[in-house]
Amino acid sequence: MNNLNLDLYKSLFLIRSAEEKIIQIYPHDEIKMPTHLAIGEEAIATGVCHALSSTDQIFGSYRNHGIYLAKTGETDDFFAELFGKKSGLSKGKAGSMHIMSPEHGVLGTSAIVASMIPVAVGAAFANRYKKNNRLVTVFFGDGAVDEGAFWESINFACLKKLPIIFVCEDNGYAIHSHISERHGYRSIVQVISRFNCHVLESESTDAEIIYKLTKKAIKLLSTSPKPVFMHLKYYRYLEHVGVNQDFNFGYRSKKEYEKWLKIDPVSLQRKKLVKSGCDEKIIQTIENNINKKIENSVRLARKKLLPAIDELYTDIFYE
Ligand SMILES: Cc1ncc(C[n+]2csc(CCOP(=O)(O)OP(=O)(O)O)c2C)c(N)n1
Repeated sequence: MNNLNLDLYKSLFLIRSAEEKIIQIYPHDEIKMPTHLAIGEEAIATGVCHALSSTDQIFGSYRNHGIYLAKTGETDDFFAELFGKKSGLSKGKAGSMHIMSPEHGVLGTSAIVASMIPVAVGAAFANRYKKNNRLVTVFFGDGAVDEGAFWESINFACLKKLPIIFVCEDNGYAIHSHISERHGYRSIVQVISRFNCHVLESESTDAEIIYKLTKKAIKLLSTSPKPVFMHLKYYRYLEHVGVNQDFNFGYRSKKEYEKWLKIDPVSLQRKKLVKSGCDEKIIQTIENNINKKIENSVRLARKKLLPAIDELYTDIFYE
């Protein structure tokens, strides 16, 4: 048994378990906002964030629970935010789609597709200017590659050789549109390879492989300073937004899902632990402790206050 695999499993299980809790809560209207779950994506969030240092900065999309939990391990303020409570990460005003925590390096996530990519490039530019050795990683879906903001950002980052990792989390779909219905080129990787950056790719659901690939990305950035583009595949198990399966919608098949389920990132890592000799009881204790931590955070979130009515127009932009 090695500590890396145990740590990776803790993170994978935390993300899965937190989102499974959300599945239970969501139908009861306590979470008053659209919620995009990342079940199936945990190996990317875990593998990448685990390879970063605590002062490194990340940006993401609305499918952001995994990257927040992997970077911080924190659940109290997270659930309070989902419940719209004053003790939440952004006083309950940002919610699931805009999770952020600057003190943990989670600088921003957003519901506007690709919108964090230019902001992340700006942060990378600032870091290089300040010579603070901080690395920026921005997570986005294959749908974000359809946006002009993505192409302008990667062009500028490559031109200026900025310290940034672009993580394209490719689940093959933007809502219900398959990638083949959207892209006028054969492969994202082929096109990006023409830019002045490093390109890494993986189809693995093994967090250890993603972790090692990210470590390689960080090394490349220091030995040959220019951006890294990581193309990572995963499968979204649930509907685009919400907590149900959607295989009856007709845009994708259950067969496709079942293929990915066989290499589910959480069970894959668990099997690896058992195979390497880790005592099943140790794993169960870890799982029980994480489940208790989540239960406790939900219990606390329920007890917390909503923001007072006179806070309705504070901390927000309005005309
Ligand atoms: C600029 C913009 N255009 C369109 C939308 C509507 N929209 C919301 S999610 C989404 C699909 C994005 O897919 P992808 O980037 O692959 O992320 P995934 O949902 O698969 O994680 C679209 C088109 C939006 N939110 N923002």
